[in-house]
Amino acid sequence: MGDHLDQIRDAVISGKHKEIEELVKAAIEDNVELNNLINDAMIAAMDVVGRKFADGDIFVPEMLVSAVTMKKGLDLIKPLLKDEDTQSKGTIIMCTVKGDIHDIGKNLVIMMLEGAGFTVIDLGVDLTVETLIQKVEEIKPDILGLSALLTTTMPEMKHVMETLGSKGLRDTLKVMVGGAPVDATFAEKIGADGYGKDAAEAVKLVRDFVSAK
Ligand code: B12
Repeated sequence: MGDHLDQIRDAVISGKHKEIEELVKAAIEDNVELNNLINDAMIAAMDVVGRKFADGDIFVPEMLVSAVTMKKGLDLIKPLLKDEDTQSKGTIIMCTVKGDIHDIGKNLVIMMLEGAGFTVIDLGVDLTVETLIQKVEEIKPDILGLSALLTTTMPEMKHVMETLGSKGLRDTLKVMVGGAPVDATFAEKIGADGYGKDAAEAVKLVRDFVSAK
């Protein structure tokens, strides 16, 4: 088991995008827990990649190849997370805020939410508040999830919250925020309804929001 996880973690760290699919398939065949695959191999790898980047040992191109490698691995796991129950439990809009193009974490949250039976509309990355408001008015989701990975894009979350409020869109809409630089204190400060540290917490938050309705 440990071997699979070590190999996958190393493959993501060193950006072995041609080998990752074989490694993930082999781990799945050997019944390695999907949670372990995601958390202990892939996310753990991204933490190492982030540290190497911060230390100046690698640069954006290497970080990007690691991201591509992780995405290829996640694509194989995605179909295995699907809930058999086809009745949607609620609608969620997810996006990464303006100025930020990180989407691996957002996509992982989406995978887990869909797996738990929710309908998720992914509005992508670098999303302007104007487009977001337009979509919220059109789709009327139960929940909005905002992701930010840069300290410089955290203020955009505040901007989104203020704009939703000024448009009178906060009465029925629950908002959750997440991403590495965000925490519960920040979420509270900007008036969001919740913060999730990871995809599992996002699912728990959403379940709580829906059951409180
Ligand atoms: C991969 C990566 C990239 C890739 C992104 C590819 C992609 N498609 O996403 C590329 C190469 C494009 C990139 C670019 C940049 N990056 Co970058 N990147 C990373 C890296 C290594 C990993 C991020 C990641 O995918 N983590 C794995 C996922 C699964 O974790 P996650 O995103 O945190 O998501 C989890 C939780 O946070 C939570 N979550 C996330 N979103 C949400 C939303 C909700 C609602 C909820 C409830 C939960 C939730 O659940 C997720 C699953 O568990 C991080 C380092 C790190 N460890 O975070 C740096 C990092 C975020 N990048 C950084 C920087 C500086 C940049 C650049 C500015 C570099 C540059 N000079 O150009 C650009 C910015 C471009 C832009 N405008 O956005 C810095 C940010 C520093 C800071 N404090 O702001 C970091 C921290 C690296 C570092 N240590 O310096 N990056």
